[in-house]
Amino acid sequence: MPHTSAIPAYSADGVWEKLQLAAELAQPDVPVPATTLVSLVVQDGQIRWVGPSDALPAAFAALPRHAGFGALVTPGLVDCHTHLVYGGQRANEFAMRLAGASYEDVAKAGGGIVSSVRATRKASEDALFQAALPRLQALLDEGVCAIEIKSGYGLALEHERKQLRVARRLGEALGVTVRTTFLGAHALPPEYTGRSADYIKLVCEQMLPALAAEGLVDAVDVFCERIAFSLTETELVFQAAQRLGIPVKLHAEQISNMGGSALAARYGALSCDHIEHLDADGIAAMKSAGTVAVLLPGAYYTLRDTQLPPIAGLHAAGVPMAVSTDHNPGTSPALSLLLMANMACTLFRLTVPEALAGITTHAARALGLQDSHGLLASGRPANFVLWPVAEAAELAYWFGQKPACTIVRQGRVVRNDLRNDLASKDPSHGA
Ligand code: DI6
Ligand code: FE
Repeated sequence: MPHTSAIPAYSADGVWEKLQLAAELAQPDVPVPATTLVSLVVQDGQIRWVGPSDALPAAFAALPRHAGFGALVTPGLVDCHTHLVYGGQRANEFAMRLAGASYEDVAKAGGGIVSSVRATRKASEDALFQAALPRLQALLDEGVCAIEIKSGYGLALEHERKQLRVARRLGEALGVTVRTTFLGAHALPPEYTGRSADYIKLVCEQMLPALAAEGLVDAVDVFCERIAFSLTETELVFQAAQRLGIPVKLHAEQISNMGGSALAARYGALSCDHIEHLDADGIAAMKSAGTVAVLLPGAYYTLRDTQLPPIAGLHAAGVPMAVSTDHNPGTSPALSLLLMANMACTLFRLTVPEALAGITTHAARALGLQDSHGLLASGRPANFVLWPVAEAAELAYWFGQKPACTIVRQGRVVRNDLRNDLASKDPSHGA
């Protein structure tokens, strides 16, 4: 069962004191010398001030106090690529792959995305909501404060609508920022076999405009791959998005180098995701367009991929790198963003600061949320996490453990487990 805090949510307004700052993830109002403890002021659900505790402006001195016990404070985490809403699960394919089948073999045998499409179409909106709820709760319990949720398991107007409506409802029910992405061009639905052009026409001319008009689409994505949609088909979908003024992103170069990233960059894409096979031209195009590279170590691991994404090239070019769960029932049934940070370090050789920026600052940029999420700074909604660790590297170092953290989401304390963990270690703060 996912963790649910026994403590009901309450306002986070006041001065959060005695905190260590994850310096690379913050823009304090007053410079913070190394090893200096900081305070963070929340008023009306907004961060109002961040800086050294001994420089707290007098105007805030009378506000209620929240003990930080010397914990590390980071921005709320951002999971920028998930397929969280779907019917059923696909443990059978896990077994098939263990017996030697490849991702492409599974897809060709009628499994893969299309099997989730069958289960998603059969499920009611309420059933999809109930199934996704504990998955989302598991991510939130680890400090996620903003998440992207894609459609793409409906592949017909009414079923894509159902998925996107569930995504919106989840955000409202749990008080978390949800960005919805329309991924109608995820796979060819069985009723369109051999009629790919007709399906893309349906996506561009009917599904996307209808869902956008209902306010259900924050971004548009395509699975550009030889087992999915071509470069030409991808561009048609991007043009449809552009006509509606909706930003695009792309599942690109996961299994082969199709040149999708350079195409996406030409359309000013927010992000290109997976990108194991990305080449130098793609990197240069992403750099000049300001497109974020989203790394998905969970899918890499599940598929036992051996083609590493071009980390050194991305790093050298200065392309921001995000890290996400890619939560989906086929290739990444992952429900821990911290585990993905660990895997991005161990498998992809990201540094710890890169991995932590990847699940906060750069992930926010991949969703167009760089002005409100992923950085601790005044003027932003209060989304932050207090971690019981001595140094930031511990967030990527431990794995398989859900830390006992305190979470402030949308200005509310939604979990407060730090107290028990750290109070005993901090004699100045009693219990
Ligand atoms: N790439 C992925 O990693 C997921 N979708 C995609 O386009 C996999 C989706 C699935 O197998 O259900
Ligand atoms: Fe994906």
